[in-house]
Amino acid sequence: MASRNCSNFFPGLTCSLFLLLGLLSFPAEAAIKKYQFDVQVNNVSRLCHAKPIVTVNGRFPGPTIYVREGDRVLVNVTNHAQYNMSIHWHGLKQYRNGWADGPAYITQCPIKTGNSYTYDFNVTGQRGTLWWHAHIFWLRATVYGAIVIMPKPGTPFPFPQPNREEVILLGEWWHTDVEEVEKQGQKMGLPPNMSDAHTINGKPGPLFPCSEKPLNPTYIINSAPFYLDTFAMEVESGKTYLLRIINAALNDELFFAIAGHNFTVVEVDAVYTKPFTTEAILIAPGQTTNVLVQANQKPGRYFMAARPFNDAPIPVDNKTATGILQYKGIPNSLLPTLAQLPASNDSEFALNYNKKLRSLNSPKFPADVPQKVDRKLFYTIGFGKDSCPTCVNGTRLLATLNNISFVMPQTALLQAHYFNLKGVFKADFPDKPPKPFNYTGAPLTASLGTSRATRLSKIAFNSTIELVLQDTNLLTVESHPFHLHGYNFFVVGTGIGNFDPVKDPANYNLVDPIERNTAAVPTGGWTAIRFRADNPGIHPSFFNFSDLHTHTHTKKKKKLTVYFDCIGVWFMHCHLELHTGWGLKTAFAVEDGPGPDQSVLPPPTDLPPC
Ligand SMILES: [Cu+2]
Repeated sequence: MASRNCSNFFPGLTCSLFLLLGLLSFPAEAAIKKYQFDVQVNNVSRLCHAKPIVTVNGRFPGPTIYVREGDRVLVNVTNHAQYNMSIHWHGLKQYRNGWADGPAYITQCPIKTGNSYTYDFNVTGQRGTLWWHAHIFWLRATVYGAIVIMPKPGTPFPFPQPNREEVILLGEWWHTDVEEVEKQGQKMGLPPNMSDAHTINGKPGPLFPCSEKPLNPTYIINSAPFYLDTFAMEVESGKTYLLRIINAALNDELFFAIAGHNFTVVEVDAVYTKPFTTEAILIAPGQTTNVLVQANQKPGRYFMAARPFNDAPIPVDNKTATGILQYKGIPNSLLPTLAQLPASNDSEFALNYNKKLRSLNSPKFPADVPQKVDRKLFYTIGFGKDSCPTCVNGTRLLATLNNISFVMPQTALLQAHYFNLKGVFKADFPDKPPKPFNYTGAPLTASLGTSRATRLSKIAFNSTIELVLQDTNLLTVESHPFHLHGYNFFVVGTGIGNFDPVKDPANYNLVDPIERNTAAVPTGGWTAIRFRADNPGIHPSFFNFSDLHTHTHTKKKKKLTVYFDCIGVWFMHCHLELHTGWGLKTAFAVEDGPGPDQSVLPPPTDLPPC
């Protein structure tokens, strides 16, 4: 599709202009980075249990995508597995380009077995660590990898240049087939089995039992430098390392630390932060954190460790994944020093840590926080129940926003809109809960009147939105990491208890709040975010617009472009896979703007059919 490629290369210019003039050249620094992702099933063994898992190119975790800010990226995904597949490029803004975002049944239908789809996107105005993962069922348990965006050539980091860098992907491992685990949960109407291990770069580390492998870390394979099931990283005294840490776990917020070594946090979710030092980080599923570590301790072996944070009154998963930071020249026989992590339920640490996160807000990297708000949204997060005669208790657990549990459509919402298919969704998601109540008082278990529907909120282009996400005690309080597609947002405020619309906004940080794509709502508390809805979802094609389009349009003769009154779809959901599956999600339908570069690109020709 010529118009699409053209617009990708010349943001802001129409193809018609390009074709008429034919004089323009490619920007000097922009490169095209091509990747081939073969989704396939491979046998992988962890903790003495081998099982077939879905991988990309046979690798677990999957390959890292390396790009520079300004690059165009083409990832051709070919699906050889028996599951339908879609891949999300988590945190990439996909300006005007929802077709490349990836959530199944939201922006695209999945890639069926034997088929391919090329995700084609530009990396604009972002640099740092993001990641990619499957966005259908629970397949992201094994289908995930890092995205490293280097700054433009000649642009240094706004922090000391590290000697080397390393990707650290934190994850979860089940002994059994993860899709079966999920199905089992659906059948019971209850949470399915917790994972059997946490992992660091796909490896659980020596604290997990395994009959075939030594439990004692001193007893290490002579020739191989490290355990088969343990991630290790070699460092040299006096050098500085940049760790790109990603939480790819399905259901657990995690603490992460390295024994004896402090971290300097310098970036989260591909946004630079004011640097601060901490003994441990807290990272929710979906989030990334870049830290500097100095190899400034007595040369030795030090454990790195990841363990869940959970301060809700529900069962706690206490399994600790470990890896090893090993100084060069130190023998493997030396017992590593154990890492100290905050207690599993250390709410205080969580609150203090999140308070320290501030945008860098320098002249070069300003925090463009919306000071005025056009529309205020207030969404309550809760649990509910639906009758299920075949389930264990005769009920199935649901999760809700404003007491609505989201029902996944059979057709992708973006396609439904583009082709004007009726009855797929309603753009009438309420701005506030049906009835105010004491959200965080005693647990509420009476009839909740939970409804199930596919309802979206319609948002005016370029309007500024404030969304307060309020946790409730509907069945139980719990922490929820919320992820918004297509945008970064600013976390302007957070607190425990009920949000007070009169008092709390007075304490907002509107100067240097953290900017990110995923933010945790604290257990029994609230989080306020702000963003500008400047990323449209659906757009007119420039020439070959579909006959199926029935929207009214106006012609701008000069530029030969055609505009429709269309809207686009950006998913917002809890990044705990358990809660997402129960319906803790909705989407924003963002209208097109009036300018030629304020509407979505036409759909690619290879977009998977439903
Ligand atoms: Cu959640």
